[in-house]
Amino acid sequence: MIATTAGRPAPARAPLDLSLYLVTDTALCADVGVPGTVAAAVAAGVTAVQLRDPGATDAELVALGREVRAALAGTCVPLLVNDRVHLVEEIGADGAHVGQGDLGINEARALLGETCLLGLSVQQPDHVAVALEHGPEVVDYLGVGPVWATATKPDHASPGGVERVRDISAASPWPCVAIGGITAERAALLRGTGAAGIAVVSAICGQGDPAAAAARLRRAWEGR
Ligand code: TZP
Ligand code: MG
Repeated sequence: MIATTAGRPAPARAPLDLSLYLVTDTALCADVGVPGTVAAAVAAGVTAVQLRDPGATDAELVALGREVRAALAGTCVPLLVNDRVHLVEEIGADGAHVGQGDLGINEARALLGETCLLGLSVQQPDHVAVALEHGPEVVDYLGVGPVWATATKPDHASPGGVERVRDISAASPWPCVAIGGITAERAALLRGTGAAGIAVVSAICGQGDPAAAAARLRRAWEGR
């Protein structure tokens, strides 16, 4: 165990690879299905998966989440549940991801316990400072965005661009993953910002060949 600055032992949570982070969209994945999309994308280099379906009922999300969990069996790729922290255990997921308007990070951590992963969406450097008031051990990573405008999340905050990713990554003690409007063509613009990776929805979900799409994003992020 590592001692934190507060003198408390840091919880032993699984190391997190955020380099290519897939956020699922059930409607966009209609043709291939969410589990099929996840399986193909993970085989091609996706390193973390977030189950996101704001329109699903809890029962629907649990059923879908269990299918995705099964699709990830035998991989080391973590499954995170968007917003609905209370469903993490039922799904058998590895943690949750919350936004600024969702359950607070202290409440989320209390529900999750010490060993589950917790991500937080931030839009501005102030959000990092506020999260830090709760201590560095409450969350594990930050989602930063939207970088660019995107039709995938119609109610998104105003886009902060590449410079916002750079500013937030510099202010954050946690690894940051950039999200919003990211394509293989744009991925190179985010290298060198300090972000640990890129998160995408539509650059994989709804693509005819999700494996090829994920492989293209991987190469772009790695500059190959
Ligand atoms: N949070 C901020 S932007 C966004 C989410 C979930 C959607 C990103 O979707 P896409 O298709 O990768 O632009
Ligand atoms: Mg949310």
